[in-house]
Amino acid sequence: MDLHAMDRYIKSLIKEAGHRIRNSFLTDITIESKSNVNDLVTNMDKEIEQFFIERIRRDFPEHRIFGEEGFGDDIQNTKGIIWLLDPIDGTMNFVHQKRNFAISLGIYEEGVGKLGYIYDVVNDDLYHGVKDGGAYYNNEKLRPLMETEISESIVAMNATWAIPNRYLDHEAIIQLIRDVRGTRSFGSAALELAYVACGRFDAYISMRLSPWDIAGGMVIAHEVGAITTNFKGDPANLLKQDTFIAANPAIHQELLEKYIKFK
Ligand code: 2AM
Ligand code: CA
Ligand code: CA
Ligand code: CA
Repeated sequence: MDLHAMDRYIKSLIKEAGHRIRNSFLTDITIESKSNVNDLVTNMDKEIEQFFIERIRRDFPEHRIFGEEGFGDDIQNTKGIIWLLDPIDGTMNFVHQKRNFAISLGIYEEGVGKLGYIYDVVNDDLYHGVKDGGAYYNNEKLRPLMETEISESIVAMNATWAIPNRYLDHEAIIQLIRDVRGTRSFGSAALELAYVACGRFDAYISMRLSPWDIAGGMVIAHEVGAITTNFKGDPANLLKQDTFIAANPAIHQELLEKYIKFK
């Protein structure tokens, strides 16, 4: 795979998709629920996924596509080149706020992340990463993450975790909220991961994410030294849903050992 040619192609594809999404603000969108009433999907989620798939199938017929809305391929293994796509990450924000959502895309070859893109459509901000070639914010190279500690960290997480639940020791999570400098929640896993790569957040943790939520962001985050695993400390699974943490390397281990405890 010629990463430079591919990078140019993908950037123009993403910008075109972003243009379509911004134009949709001028029209009515159709909103439906998926797994529960708060799990939203719109006609734009579907149309943007289909837009990518048509182009990829036309220009790279041998590649496979793993997309959230299910128009791509039935992916059961990581063989060959796979595009992991979330056409709109943060659909609830897209519907309610018309901001704080992103297109998320990762290109993996034999299970290894080669290219990653997170496009903040409304702000026209592109975060991207090239394996062994660096991470970029609007084409400016990002610097490696600086040393930090829990007491000086901003951690992105969902507030619902502080509610007693079946899976996690919520007292430990409350202790984390006490110990960090601040917590934030954006409602877009992709943007939160991009922010970790930029050093604006020191960690992002989530109970349940899918491969397309994190595929692009992991390539970007790794290039600045961030560590990404599930809550057990294993590398993220590219085929199924799992827990997820991306963190500054100085605090990743401590977060897992001290604060994120399975019951
Ligand atoms: P989505 O908007 O593409 O569905 C919201 O907290 C974050 O979690 C978003 O990045 C959202 O992606 C993701 N997410 C993953 N699985 C989800 C689910 N079942 N319901 C709602 N958000 C989900
Ligand atoms: Ca969704
Ligand atoms: Ca998503
Ligand atoms: Ca989505």
